[in-house]
Amino acid sequence: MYRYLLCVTFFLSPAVLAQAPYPQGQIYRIVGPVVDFPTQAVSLSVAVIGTPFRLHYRSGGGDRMWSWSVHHAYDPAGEMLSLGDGRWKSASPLFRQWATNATASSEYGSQDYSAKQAGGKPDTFTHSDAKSAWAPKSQDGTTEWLELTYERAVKPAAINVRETFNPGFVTKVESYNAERAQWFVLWQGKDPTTKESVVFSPPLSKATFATKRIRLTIDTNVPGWNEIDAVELVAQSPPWLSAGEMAIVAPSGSKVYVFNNGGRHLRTLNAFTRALLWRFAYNSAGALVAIEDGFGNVTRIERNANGVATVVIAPYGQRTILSTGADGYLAGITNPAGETMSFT
Ligand SMILES: [Ca+2]
Ligand SMILES: [Ca+2]
Repeated sequence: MYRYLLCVTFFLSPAVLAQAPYPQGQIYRIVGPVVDFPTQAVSLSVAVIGTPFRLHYRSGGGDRMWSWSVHHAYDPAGEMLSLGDGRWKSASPLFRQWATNATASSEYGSQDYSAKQAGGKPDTFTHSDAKSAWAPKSQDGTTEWLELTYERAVKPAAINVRETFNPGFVTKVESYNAERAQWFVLWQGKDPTTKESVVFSPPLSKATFATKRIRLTIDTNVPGWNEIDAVELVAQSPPWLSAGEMAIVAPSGSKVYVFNNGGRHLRTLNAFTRALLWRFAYNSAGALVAIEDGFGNVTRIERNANGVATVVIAPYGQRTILSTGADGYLAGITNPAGETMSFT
């Protein structure tokens, strides 16, 4: 990384870099490069001409990536939000909860493999016999139940059961109606979960009451030990959130990021008005290719055959060219006025 840093050559004087005007009357500034000492990463932040956002470039730790100041990612398994500059922060989706407590008809151990191992966030990430998941006392031949308690009572839209060992064993899902003191069947049938699909999300009958207790019935006759890592309760969503989407409040509290279930950033909304601030488009490989603002202005990102960003085209046509060397590192940036900052 030091080789890269020390060989940076500015073709423009620092004064020009700091003040060069461009067609939209904004200031073209390149900040950095700077070295992030803990990771030895080189990072560079560029205000992209004709757009209101910054582009971050990072190389280090085997990682060479561009990111946009308005663009985020979400890791649903670890519940971590990418802040867009290489840092990650713990963040839980709105309208979704992991169980705060769990009890069962039986458990293989009082700590390891106990019912409480099915509470909390996922912590079992491979198909395996894991002490961080609940296992009933018997390997086969019994009918068992697992009851989960959640912090907030909601009308369930989905129940996501992480079956992390010998899956396909859930036969019934129920929710507890506290007012009537009775269980309501949300789903009953054949569980199609495989060790590849892991998560069982049965189609639910529409509950008209809110609940904070969910009960699963399990048939241990599916061969081998049958284990559950965690169970997520998803509430019925507001109109601005579609099925298969999740919402995360920005650390500042002023914005809401909407992601698909895979953690791809779909749009950003004003947290108070729900007005659209940004909408993101992707190519078939899943790489970001366009950013649209709330007024319909579109910034496009062109990519080469390897998916590397090569040009950023602002809504009024200004082109910022990004060139990459044969070694895969950033080689230069050319602004719409034809001025180049090179890294050799
Ligand atoms: Ca079994
Ligand atoms: Ca677990």
